Amino acid sequence: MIIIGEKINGTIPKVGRAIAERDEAFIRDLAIKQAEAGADYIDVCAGTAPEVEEETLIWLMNIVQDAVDKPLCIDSPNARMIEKVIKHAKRPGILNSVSKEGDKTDVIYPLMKGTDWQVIALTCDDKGIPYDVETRVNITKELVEEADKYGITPDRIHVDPLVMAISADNQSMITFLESLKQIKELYPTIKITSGLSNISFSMPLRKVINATFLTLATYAGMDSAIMDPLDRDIMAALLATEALMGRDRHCRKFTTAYRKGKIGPKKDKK
Ligand code: THG
Repeated sequence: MIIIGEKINGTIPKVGRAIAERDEAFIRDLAIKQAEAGADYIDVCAGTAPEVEEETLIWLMNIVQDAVDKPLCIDSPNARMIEKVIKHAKRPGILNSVSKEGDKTDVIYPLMKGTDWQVIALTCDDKGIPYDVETRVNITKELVEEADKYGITPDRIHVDPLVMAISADNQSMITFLESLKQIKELYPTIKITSGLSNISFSMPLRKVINATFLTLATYAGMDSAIMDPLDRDIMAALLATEALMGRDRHCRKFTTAYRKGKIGPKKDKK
C-alpha cells in the first residue's frame, strides 16, 4: 500500500491553529512522525482562505521538505494554486488533484508533461460527483485519454472514485470496489486510491469502519490511501492485511513494527 499521510491539513483544527500561528515546529513534527510511521508521501493542504493559500502552501512545503526525505502530495481544490506552488517542490510527488471539472486538466496535465509527477484523478465533472460505476468508469476514460495527449501514462494516475458515506448509501463500498475492478480491467497499470475517512462519515466507531474499509479495499486491489499513518490501529490492520495477503515475507514488516512499538502496545522511547 502506498501511504499518503493526511495529517498536514489546515482543516484539522489543531493544524489550522499551528498554521495561523506559523508554528513551524508543530508542522515539522507532524512530517517526521508520519514519515517514521510509514508514510510514502506527505500531503500538504492549507485549508485556509484563498487569499493566503499560496504563501501557506509554500510555507508548509518548505518545512516538510526540510524535515523529511519524502515526496509531497500537493492538495488544493484549485488547480491554478497547484500551478503556482509546484516550482517549490524539490522533487516530483503527487498532484492532488485533477478531475473533469472546468479546465482542470488543461492546467494540471501540462505541469506533468515530461516529468515524473503523478496525479490523483477524481471521478467527478461539472455535473458533480457520480456514485454509480458506469459514470465513474466513463469519467476515468476521459481523464486517461486526455492525459495520454501529454504523454502521461496510466501508471502515473491514482484514480480516486470518491467513496460515499455508508450512512448515506448502503452499497457505497460495493460500488466503489466494482468501479475499481472495471477501471483496472480497462487500465491494468492504473492506481486506485481513496481517502479513508469518507466512508464512515456520521457513524460511531469511525476508525473501525475506516480500518475495515482499508482491509477490504486493499484485498480488492486498492493501491494507495490518503490516511492517518499515526493511527496505530489502522496501521496494525494494514500490516496484518498485507501479511495475510502474502506481501510480507516471513511477516517481517509486521513483527518489526510490533517489536519497535509502532503497532500494538506503545513502547517508551529511550
Ligand atoms: N481524496 C483526495 N484528497 C483528499 C481527500 C480525499 N484530501 C483531503 C481529505 N480527503 C483527506 N485528508 C484528511 C485529513 C484529515 C482528516 C480527514 C481527511 C481528519 N483528521 C482528524 C485528525 O487527524 O485529527 C481526525 C482523524 C480521525 O479521527 O480519524 O478528519 O478523499 N484525493
